[in-house]
Amino acid sequence: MRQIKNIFILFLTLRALAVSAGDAQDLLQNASNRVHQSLDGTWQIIVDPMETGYYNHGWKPKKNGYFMDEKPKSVSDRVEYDFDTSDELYVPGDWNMQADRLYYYEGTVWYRRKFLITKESEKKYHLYFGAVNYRSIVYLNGELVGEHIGGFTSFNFDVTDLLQEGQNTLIVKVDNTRDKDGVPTINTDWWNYGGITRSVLLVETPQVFVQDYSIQLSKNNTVEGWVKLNNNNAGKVEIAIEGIGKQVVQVKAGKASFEFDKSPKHWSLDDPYLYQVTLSCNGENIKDEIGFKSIAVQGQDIMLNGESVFLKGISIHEEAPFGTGRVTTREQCKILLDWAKELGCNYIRLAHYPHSETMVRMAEKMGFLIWSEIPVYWTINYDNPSTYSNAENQLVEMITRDKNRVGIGLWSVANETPVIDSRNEFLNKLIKKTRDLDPTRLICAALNTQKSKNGKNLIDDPLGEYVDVIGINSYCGWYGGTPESCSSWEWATKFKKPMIMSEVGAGALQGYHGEENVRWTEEYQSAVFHSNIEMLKNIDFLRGVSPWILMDFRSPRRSLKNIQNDFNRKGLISEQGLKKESFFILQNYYNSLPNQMK
Ligand code: GCB
Repeated sequence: MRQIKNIFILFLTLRALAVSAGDAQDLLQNASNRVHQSLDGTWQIIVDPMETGYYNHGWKPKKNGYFMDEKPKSVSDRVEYDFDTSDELYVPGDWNMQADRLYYYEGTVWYRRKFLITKESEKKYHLYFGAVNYRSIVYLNGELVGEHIGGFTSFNFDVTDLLQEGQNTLIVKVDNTRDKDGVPTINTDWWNYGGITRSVLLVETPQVFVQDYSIQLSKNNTVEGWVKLNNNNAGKVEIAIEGIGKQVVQVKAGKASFEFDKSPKHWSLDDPYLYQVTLSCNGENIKDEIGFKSIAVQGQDIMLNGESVFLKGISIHEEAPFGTGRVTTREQCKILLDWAKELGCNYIRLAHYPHSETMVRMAEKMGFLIWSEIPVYWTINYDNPSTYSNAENQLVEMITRDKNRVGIGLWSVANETPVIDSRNEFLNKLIKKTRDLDPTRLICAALNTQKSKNGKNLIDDPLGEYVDVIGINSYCGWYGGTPESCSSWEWATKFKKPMIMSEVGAGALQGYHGEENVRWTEEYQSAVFHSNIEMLKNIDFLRGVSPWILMDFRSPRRSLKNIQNDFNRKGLISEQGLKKESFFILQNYYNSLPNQMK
């Protein structure tokens, strides 16, 4: 009997272990401002198009896959891989731009990084990944740590128990194979850059630590928030906001709310003020910079701090200036944002997926209102419940990471999706989830569907009912209509809501000149911009514009030799940083407009 009981206990323990190695755990808020060791740098890699490191010849997962980092035990031993003599890739970074043979590669690459640590018994250790595209499986010292799906959001694992004193071996299986049921799906107009594309950190915290927090403006114009400790722990957290005050919050069952009755100075487009905030708990001091604003919709107006604003924007992909590939450095973020400033923008649309935390933080500091989006793009599989869970998970991860970023004004749930019942249901569910998670910001989606007849457009997509702000992507002069015709296009809407022209644009090869009617010339692109700007001036419910796009970006859909060469050419700036004429046309338009509507 006793034996049976022991076996049962063993079974339960094994089950618990199996459950704990799995999905990523609750996100560690503000990871990069905690004590950490950076695991960025050179990693050893093995390219594995046949999944040999994971499956055996019968397609069964191997027990001794590449994650074991095995070495032959004798000269006669057979081990058919060796990280020590393999190639290297830099992390953070995509693999496509780092090795010619990986330019179009889609599949698995194994990454290995060894690191040293002096373990402190009273500490917890977390492996934090800024982003890995798209599917990752993480192993530490030969043990499975967990898995993550989604190429643009952060995730972390508690690795305290698996971490060894001294040397550790971290192996990550990264797979960027496109998937019909994935988010995004197999079809996108951007490069499927694979790899560990954002920083990897080994973060240390106390045993009881601040897992997450939210600090923002309350409806009464005070500062309110909540703080959450790991695993429903109880403890004390001191919250200090320079210029506002300090208080100690007693956390009982994991989470506690607080409020400071002082009214903060507002963050605004002209004065993007951020407060210095410190959260202290059990010896950990987490520094943050947090601003306070209100954003709401009133009829067809977007009200920022109670004033109706016009959002002068630009769409931006996370594509690195000059080198192309994924943006990986602060300097690259700065170049993109400086260009947007020079253009006269007060708003940026970070398309089509969550960009790095560095980008978001820098943008809000520079006074940009931000549209942040999940890659629910075109025709993902709206009928598949697991596609929905994946999209919702990416939404939750985006909002969890960025809810304290005052610059974010709009959460976008989708881009150019077909008007069909399954999509309406899917997106409505996502919108509800967004509202539950964050009732303080506006919800939008970029729609491409309007009833269009003889230059008269009617916005009647049923999704218009559920979003706060309607985004419209319209390509008059490029995918339809001549450039001259656009200025007489008219727009009407069924919804009494603000509209942002979330995309408008045309392709041009920088430096290619000719008559206005010659495709790909800067003159053609300029003509499209001129006439579309005239069109925009006549839309009385228009409250923002974010033309497509700041810089040319790589897309495998764009193969026209000598013109595109794998680039979408709708940038106002070439990938080499050279401005096209259209940059200055948009700049003139923006310079003629104040931030406020009236
Ligand atoms: C769109 C998409 C964007 C494309 C763009 C284009 O509507 O939202 O991702 O890159 O059109 O250039 O066709």
